[in-house]
Amino acid sequence: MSEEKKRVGMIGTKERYFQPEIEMISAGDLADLQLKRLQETVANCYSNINFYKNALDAAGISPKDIKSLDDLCKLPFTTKQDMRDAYPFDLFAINVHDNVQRLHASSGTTGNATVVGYTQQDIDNWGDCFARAIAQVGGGSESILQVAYGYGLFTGGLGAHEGGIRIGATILPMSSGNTRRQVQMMRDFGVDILACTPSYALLIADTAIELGFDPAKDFPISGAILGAEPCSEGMRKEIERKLGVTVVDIYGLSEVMGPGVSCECRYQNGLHVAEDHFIIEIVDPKTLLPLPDGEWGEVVFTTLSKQCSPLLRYRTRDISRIIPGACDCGRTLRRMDRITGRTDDMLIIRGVNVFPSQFQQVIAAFPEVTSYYQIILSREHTLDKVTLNVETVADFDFDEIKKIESLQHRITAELKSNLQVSVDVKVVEPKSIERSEGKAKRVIDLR
Ligand code: DLL
Repeated sequence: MSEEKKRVGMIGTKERYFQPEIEMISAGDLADLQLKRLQETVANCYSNINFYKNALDAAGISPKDIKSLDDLCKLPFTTKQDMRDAYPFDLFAINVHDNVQRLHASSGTTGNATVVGYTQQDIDNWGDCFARAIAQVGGGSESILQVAYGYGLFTGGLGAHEGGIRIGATILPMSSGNTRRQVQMMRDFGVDILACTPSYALLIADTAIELGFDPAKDFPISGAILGAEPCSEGMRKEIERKLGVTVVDIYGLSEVMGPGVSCECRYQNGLHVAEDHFIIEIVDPKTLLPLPDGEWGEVVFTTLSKQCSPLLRYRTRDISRIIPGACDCGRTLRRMDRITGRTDDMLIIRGVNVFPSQFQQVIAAFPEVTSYYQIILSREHTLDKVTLNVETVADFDFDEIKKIESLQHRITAELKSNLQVSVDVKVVEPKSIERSEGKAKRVIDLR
C-alpha cells in the first residue's frame, strides 16, 4: 500500500471507498470541476425552475454570466422560507411524475415542510458521500452497519442506508427506538459500525452497560458515524470510551442532501466538505458578504450535481468556519469546523448571545456530571430566567447536600466566567433528564 493511502487510513478491501481522484484532487482540478458543474446547475435552475428564473432575471444575471467561480457571489440566496413558499414541488427541476425516485421532507412544525426530491442519480451521489464517511471509520464491504437514525422523511436513516449499499456493507436497518433490542442485535450480529445521533449513541452505550455488558470490550463495534445535532468533544470522548469506537461527526441537512454534505476523517479535526457536489461559502449573517477562511459565519451551500432539487446559495443558518490549511490525512477537500450553533437557536440571555452547545462545552469539564443536560427558559417578572439542569454520574453521592451545592456553585461560576451569563444550575439525579432516540431536545422554552 502506498504511503499516501496509509495516511488516509484505508486498508485491505476498504481501499475501494477511498477516491483519491476526488478526495485528493488538486485545487486547480477542483475549481475546473466546480465551475463546470456550477454552470450546469445554474442553467438547470434557470430553464426548469420558475422561482430561479424570476430571481436571476431580477438580479440581471443569465446563466452565461457565470464565467468563473468568483461569479458565484452574483447569484441570489435561497432561504428556508423560499422553500416553504414553494411547497410542495415548485423548486423541483423535474416533474414529480418523471424521474423522481424519492421524496424527503423536513418536519413542518413551524410552517410548511420543505420538500426535496431525488432522482436515482441524486440518490447514488448521496450514497457515495455517506460511503466516504463509512470508510473514515474503517468500514468496508465486510462491515455490518447498524443504522439507528430514524427512517422515514427524516434523511438520517435512508441516507446512511444508501451509504451502506454503496460500500457493499451488510445493513441492519434498525431505525431509532427500542434501545434494548438495538443493544442485543449490536452484540448478537457483531455490528462494527453504528450510525445514529450522538445522544442516541450515548443512550445505546448506557443501556448496554446497564444490561451488564462492556461494549468497549465485549462488542466488535469499532466505529460510529454520528450527526444531526451538535456533540461536544467531551460527549464524543464519553461515547468513544463507553462503546470502544472512533466517532466521526457527519453533517448534512434535508434541504441540501441529508447526511454526508461533510464528514470528519479519523483525524477528527474538521469536516471535509464533499466539494465535488457542493460549494461551501461562509457569509456574514448580517451583511451576507462572503467571509475569508478562518472566520465564523453562516454556512451557505450551492449544490453542484443535484438533478431534481438544485439549490443556489442556500442559507443554512448554521454557524461554522472554513478551517484554513491542509488536513494531516492528506485529503484536499476543505474542512468546515463543527457547527457551534444556528443563527436562529441562539439564546439571548439578558443581552448576551449564547448557543446551547456552549453550555455543553462548559459542563463537559466536570467529571461529576454526564453529557445529558437541558436548558429551561422561563420568565421571572419581565426578565428571562435560565435554568440549566445537569445530571450527575451514577456514582455521585446524591445524599450529600454539601457536595451538590458545591457542584452547582462551581458550574454556575464557570458559566459566568466563560459565557458571561447568569444561570441557575440545578444538579439532578442520574437518569432524570429525558433520553432521546433521535435529536435531543436541549432547550425547553416556557416563556
Ligand atoms: O439532521 C440530516 C442529518 C442526518 C445529518 C443524520 C447528519 C446525520 P435536518 O433534520 O434537516 O437534517 O437538520 C439539519 O441539523 O442545519 C444543523 O443545524 C443540524 N445538524 C446536522 N448535522 C449536524 C452536525 C439532518 N454534525 C440541521 N453537528 C442542520 C451539528 C448538525 N449540527
